[in-house]
Amino acid sequence: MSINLRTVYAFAREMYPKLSKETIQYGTAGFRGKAEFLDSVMFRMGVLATLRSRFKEGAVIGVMITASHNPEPDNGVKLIDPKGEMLDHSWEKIATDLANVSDQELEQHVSKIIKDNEIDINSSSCVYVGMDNRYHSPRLLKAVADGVIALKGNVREFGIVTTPMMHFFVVASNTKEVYGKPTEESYYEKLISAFEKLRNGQLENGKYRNRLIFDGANGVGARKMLQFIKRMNNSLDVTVINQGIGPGKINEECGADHVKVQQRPPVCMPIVEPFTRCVSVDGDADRVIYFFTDETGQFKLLDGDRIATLVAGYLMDLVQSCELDLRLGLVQTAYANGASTDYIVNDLKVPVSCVPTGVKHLHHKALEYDIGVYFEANGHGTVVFSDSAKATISEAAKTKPQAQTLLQVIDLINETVGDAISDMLLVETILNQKGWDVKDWISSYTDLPNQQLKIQVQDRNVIKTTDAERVCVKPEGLQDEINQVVANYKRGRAFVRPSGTEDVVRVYAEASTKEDTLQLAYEVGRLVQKLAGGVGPELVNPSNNAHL
Ligand code: 16G
Ligand code: MG
Repeated sequence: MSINLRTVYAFAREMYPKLSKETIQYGTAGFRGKAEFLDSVMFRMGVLATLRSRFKEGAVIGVMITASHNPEPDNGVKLIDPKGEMLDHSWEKIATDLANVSDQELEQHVSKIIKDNEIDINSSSCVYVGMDNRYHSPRLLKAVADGVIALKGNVREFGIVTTPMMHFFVVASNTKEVYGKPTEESYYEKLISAFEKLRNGQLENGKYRNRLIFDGANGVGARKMLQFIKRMNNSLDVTVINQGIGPGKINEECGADHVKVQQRPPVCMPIVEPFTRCVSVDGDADRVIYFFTDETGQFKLLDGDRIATLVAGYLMDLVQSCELDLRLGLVQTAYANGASTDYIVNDLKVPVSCVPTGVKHLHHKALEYDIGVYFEANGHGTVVFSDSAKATISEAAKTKPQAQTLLQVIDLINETVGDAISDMLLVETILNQKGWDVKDWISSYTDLPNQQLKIQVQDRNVIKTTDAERVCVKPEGLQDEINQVVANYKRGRAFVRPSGTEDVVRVYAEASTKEDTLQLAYEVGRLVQKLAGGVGPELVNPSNNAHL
């Protein structure tokens, strides 16, 4: 094979010229932005994925085209490393630089990446590409594929899939199919078969009912849930709303992010009995949250923290009942509700770690445990089992039925990344086995009221944090002032951090009452405006007093 880097430049110039002069950054979850400016980025990510595959001795690298929970005009791209993890941190800068060089510099720049990383450009490579159902995704997928072709790499297109499906395919292929086959059918088969074995024909139990409303966010999760339903033997009675076939737009007034942030149900909710379990996933189906309304019509949320505690408690019980010597731990971020952390530490007695926002941080930390459960409050999470934990459980399964259950649970979980549908099937399994309804679930602890604000500043990078984003070290003095404010509130906690996906600074506050929480968030928000170059309108004081 002889590769001429001129081809890359020729492709770029003729088909994917770089239109935007604005710098674009490989952020928390890859590149994201308005779809019309992404063609050149996508082409270059096809090039990069091929280089990365060659760097990894031909292992499959995944490319997922999606802007997740963002609005419809946006799109984005994430790269998936051979073990199903997010692109390694050391390559994020390479990705950013490659996306930003001019078309004229491209050939030389690619040649430099090859040289710096000692890549054998003539070795074999393989890139898997998939996309969500945004109308601009097929065009962007072609750009990625052309990037691969420009370097004479192998590309396999999976069409419309969820993000977690792409992670599954990459791992399936790189484990020589030990994890499953890299096909959509194999993915359904693995999860459904584990789910149905765990149900064992018992559709209802105690207060657990089989019925569920599934809000697909008009995204790819809706389509795939319908595929699941077709293949399941009525083991779950699911009604899918926001299926993406009507006028509704992806994530608009629906989906996990909307429901979590707005704390209200999505559009198109049918009238259901109080306490009916409802599920919302995001546009690419890697986040899931539950909600319901009580008998007074009040909306109640069961977010990622609730799922994490439910799953960790359940796994802890199984491990203990099998008398296995395995270290189970839970990983959260600063956004986890303080009440959930207290419950995990004091009641479940499971060790907890806190890491910065972003799946890559949680996933890596979880790998330190034999069984690592990780969840962000926004609903992204999964469980990872170490190879030795799997071996121990397999051995125990020869004699202990509870260990057999644990093995089936492992098959039900998509360990490669948070998977909304797999997580949902796991929650359904646990609630069924416990005979719980949502009232039982929500009563395990009481969330502290919490509030988030977005603050616009001149440059959000002036904010630097440490201690898993819980302490702000720059601008100087800001943390001291936050501490003073927080000290005035019972069970008060607050932190500020620059967003990794939007040009804003985020403020999080919690306290013992709703009023205190709103006031605390406001006061911290004002501090950010004052000390970090606020540019937006003045915040409104919730207690309607004069401005601070
Ligand atoms: C991305 C992250 C998510 C994180 C969110 C924070 C991945 C796959 N996704 O969506 O984990 O919670 O960003 O956004 O890592 P923010 O930095 O704007 O608050
Ligand atoms: Mg997502």
